[in-house]
Amino acid sequence: MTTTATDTKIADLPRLQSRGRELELTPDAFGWLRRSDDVMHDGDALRARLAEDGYLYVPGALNRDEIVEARLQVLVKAQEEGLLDPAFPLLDGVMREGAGNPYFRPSYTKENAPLMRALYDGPMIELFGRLVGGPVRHFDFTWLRAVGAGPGTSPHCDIVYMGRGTHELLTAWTPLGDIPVSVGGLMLLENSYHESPVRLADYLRQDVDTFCENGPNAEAVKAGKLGWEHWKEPAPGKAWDGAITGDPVALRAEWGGRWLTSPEYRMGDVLIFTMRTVHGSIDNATRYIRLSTDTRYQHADAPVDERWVKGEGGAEPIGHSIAGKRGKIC
Ligand SMILES: O=C(O)CCC(=O)C(=O)O
Repeated sequence: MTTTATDTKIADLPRLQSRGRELELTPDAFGWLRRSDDVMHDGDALRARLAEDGYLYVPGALNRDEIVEARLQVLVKAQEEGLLDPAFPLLDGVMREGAGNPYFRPSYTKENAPLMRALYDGPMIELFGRLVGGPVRHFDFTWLRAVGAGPGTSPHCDIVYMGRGTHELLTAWTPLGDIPVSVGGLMLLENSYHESPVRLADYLRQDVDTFCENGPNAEAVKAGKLGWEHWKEPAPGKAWDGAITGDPVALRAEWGGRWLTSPEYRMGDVLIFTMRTVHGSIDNATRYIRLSTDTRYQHADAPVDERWVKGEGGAEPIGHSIAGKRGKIC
């Protein structure tokens, strides 16, 4: 049975953590996303809601059967990698003891036709068409999270990873499983869409693949030995993961607002948000693998970040590889 925000009381939730910090489960610190399925067929209303909230949570927007198919194919890949416990049905996605936290597996999206249809065709593209008010272009790279027991994602804004094209770009976070809060799922910081341009003005101008050509890490970045240099403190060997902070609890206490999530994300749901909406995820406290994708969409006429679309002759996107690095004089 579908769990809804109205029948799930925050006081009844189990203890939840994000990045190992215990989330405050009080009405002023934690709550449920506002649903926008009521306006999903109305472009003006979708844009108005996005401008108000910085996100659109649209339960049931996608074809659930297609997502179930896509999940199955992803789980086959996880099984082949030895991540799953064969004592349980494959579709349950129960991880083998000691399998750790794979966290990121974009390769699992390859040759998965139902996943490609769900993400880049049909109801998803129609929804984005209404939202952007015209033809839609999507990135060719598909991020896939396979989060095992342990930490989710630190608070960040997506612009630092994909800001070389239009900033009117949107993320769709799509659960590939029914994900109760204990399995972890995405959480957004309420009102961060409005607050971040003021509180994070410098951060929002960063690009993780840019490094100081005249700094201590130039050679390491160019040789692929250091992924991303810390934007604020480019000390020798100091890496950065694009996060605003590793402490979601302290961030919320400083900013106010609530961490917003769903009592249970369901296959067929989608959560859309902007490049400046602060988000992270809840840690997975179970043995169930938490599968989801994050994908990106924009108006087809707007400039695109060259790292995330196919190159000449259909070459795979360069992404965060050395080819995507840019030096600057600091
Ligand atoms: O699924 C997650 O844990 C993180 C996803 C994310 O950061 C995104 O969708 O931009």
